[in-house]
Amino acid sequence: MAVLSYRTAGESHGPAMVALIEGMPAGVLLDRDWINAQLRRRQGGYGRGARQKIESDQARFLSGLRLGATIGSPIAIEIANADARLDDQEKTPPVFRPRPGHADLAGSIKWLTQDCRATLERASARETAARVAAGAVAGCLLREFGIRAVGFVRGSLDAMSTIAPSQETLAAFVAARDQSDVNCPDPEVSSRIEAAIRQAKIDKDTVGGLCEVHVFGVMPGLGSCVSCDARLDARLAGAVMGIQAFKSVEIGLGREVALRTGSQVHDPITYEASRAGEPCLGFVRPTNNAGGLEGGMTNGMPIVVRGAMKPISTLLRGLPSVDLRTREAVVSQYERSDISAIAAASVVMEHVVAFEVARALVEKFGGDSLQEMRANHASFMAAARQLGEGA
Ligand code: EPS
Repeated sequence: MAVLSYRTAGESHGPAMVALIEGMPAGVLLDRDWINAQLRRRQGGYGRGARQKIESDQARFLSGLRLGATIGSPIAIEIANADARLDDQEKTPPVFRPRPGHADLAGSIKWLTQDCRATLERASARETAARVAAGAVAGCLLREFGIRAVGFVRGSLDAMSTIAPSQETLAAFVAARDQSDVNCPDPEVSSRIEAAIRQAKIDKDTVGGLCEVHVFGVMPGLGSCVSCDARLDARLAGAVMGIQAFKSVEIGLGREVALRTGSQVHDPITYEASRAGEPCLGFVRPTNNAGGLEGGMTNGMPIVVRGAMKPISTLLRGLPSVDLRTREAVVSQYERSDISAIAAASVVMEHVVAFEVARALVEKFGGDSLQEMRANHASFMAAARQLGEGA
């Protein structure tokens, strides 16, 4: 079985962030302009700190490509840090006053040091630049199969949008999202989120929010019900919870399923022959409460994942903490940070979700090359369309 996977390495103020992708089939054209555009999207958003003015993230491919296309070997990507100063003790001093909510305290105990610096350098969300690069590479594969992940911000605090994308409205939805400084396609909610970030800045506070990703064009049968670690919903949840500062994940209706009866939750199954050519194979569901996943497998409806990001744990005003050298009560240390990174988080979530879908796609149709994947995909879809024929 072909396995698509990635790892990242790099400290926030080290020389570079790195992604290493294995298992990409050969013959996939990597659209480097588009990949770099995803890195730019991740750097944007109202409420970001000064770091984003210093960096202009670019993916440098060190291996795995020839003439712009994958060749089946591991793909190494480097994203240089302009603000590299990890070993400069003056510019990058030790941190002895852990920030509540950050990895500082738990990490310094784990690695038996009073200095939280080493922990926070790796825990920093700067690492998500490497994850976006890996997800964008996976996105180039998804594109070949007509699959597209779209991430956006649903809201923050008491400002929540009810607008959701559909295949039909996708272009207008994405255009509205891209107009917003906080990646929210709802102009009214977008300006309320910006106002909340502005106020948080005045209050020396921070805000989080709710991100959502919809994946369109997914055929049924990705993931598997046969074991817990093959369930695509479990993998998506793990990938989203793996993003810095995320505290909850939902698929489809999410926690709302606990508040409704079965007849109010489960999406009726209908068949429309005229839509048999679509990825859903004609099995149309009037609702999508399952978020495109049943039994851990895609069912032909769009995948819908939601994730809640907590407010950034670096507050300009600080929070009650303890000096790790003396155990005296102090105010937590301030490190340059963002007031809100919710827009960036929705871009990161889009790409980690895309990677998991690509991983499941390679598992189902995998082979050494895109050509082989295409043939496997075509024969599976043809066989699936024939189900029920001659019954
Ligand atoms: C980030 C870079 C970091 C932070 C943020 C995200 O840059 P610096 O720490 O140099 O200002 O702005 O990281 C965190 C939220 C964190 O907790 O460390 C980035 O590139 O996304």
